[in-house]
Amino acid sequence: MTPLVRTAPEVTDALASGRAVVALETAAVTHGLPRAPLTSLPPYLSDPRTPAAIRACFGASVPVHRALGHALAAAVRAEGAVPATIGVLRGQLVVGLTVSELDELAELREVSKIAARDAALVAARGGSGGTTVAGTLLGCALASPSPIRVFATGGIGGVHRDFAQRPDISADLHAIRDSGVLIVSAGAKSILDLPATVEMLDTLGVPLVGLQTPYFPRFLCEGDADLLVNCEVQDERHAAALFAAHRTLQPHRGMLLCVPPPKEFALDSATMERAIGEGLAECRRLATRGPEVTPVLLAAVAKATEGRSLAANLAVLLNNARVAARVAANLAESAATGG
Ligand code: PSU
Ligand code: MN
Repeated sequence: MTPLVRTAPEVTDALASGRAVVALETAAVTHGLPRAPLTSLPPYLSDPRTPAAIRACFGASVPVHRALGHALAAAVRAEGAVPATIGVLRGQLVVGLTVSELDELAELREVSKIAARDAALVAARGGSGGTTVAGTLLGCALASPSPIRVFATGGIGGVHRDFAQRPDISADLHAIRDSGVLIVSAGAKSILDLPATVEMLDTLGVPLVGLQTPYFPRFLCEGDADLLVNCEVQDERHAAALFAAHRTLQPHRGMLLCVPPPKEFALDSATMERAIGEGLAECRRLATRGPEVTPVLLAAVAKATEGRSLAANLAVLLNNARVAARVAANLAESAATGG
């Protein structure tokens, strides 16, 4: 029988020898992005400061969701860390999907969106799916020979708008609290009720650390004084040191490193709010519920901003992967020198 969990040899080697490893999710690939090539190159990808390895993944014939999956791994490698792309493929939770496995997952017609709860249900029937933050954290915990400690995503899930009527709160929040992992994200997705999400993170006791910002970022938009992080650090080395301290004092709890969207690519909040309004109307029209809500909203927002939110989303995902790789490298270095 095939085992339910498998770690790729490259990831196993890196973990065994204490090298930097960054976990990457696949729900953004399978459910968060269009399955068609980009019609024009967004600013982040035409920017010469973006590593060539990342730019090379996008082409006129590659669907953007597949390109992004490969580009995230390339972004981690460009900073000297080993990527561990996590997803469920043919009944197996895989920690470290290869290029062809990731393509296979991305091209499946029947593909689940997998939070921790769904992992066994999908795997047991031999199914496949992209893992959300909550699902990916499961892969981090089960990695062999030791757990993965750093994980990059775009924006975490949280408390949805209208939660008073229907308490739709992403499983990401509790999963992060109970993870022992540093999650690198541009705060939480702005399609959510962000004040309620920050309140919930506060209740759960998840430390919010801002990278060069005192504000909790609003995913594709910059943050503002209305929502603050608990602590600001100036670089990845300090972020790593803070996480190491957190791991010593609360070994089983997670921490959120909040990275604002790269300034040049961020959307202004008025544009974003207008687009979200259209997205929410679309959800009402389609009577969207549960795990469908986030993908439907993201697609509607991309349509309403004529692709600008998609361009910003790619920039955020790729930037976070690079930051996470630098933090992981710092952690590996200080572990090696006993610091
Ligand atoms: N970040 C992105 N795009 C995405 C997601 C994150 O830029 O699609 C995914 C993550 O996998 C996250 C999920 O865990 O959206 C949240 O979904 P829900 O609200 O149903 O828990
Ligand atoms: Mn939900």
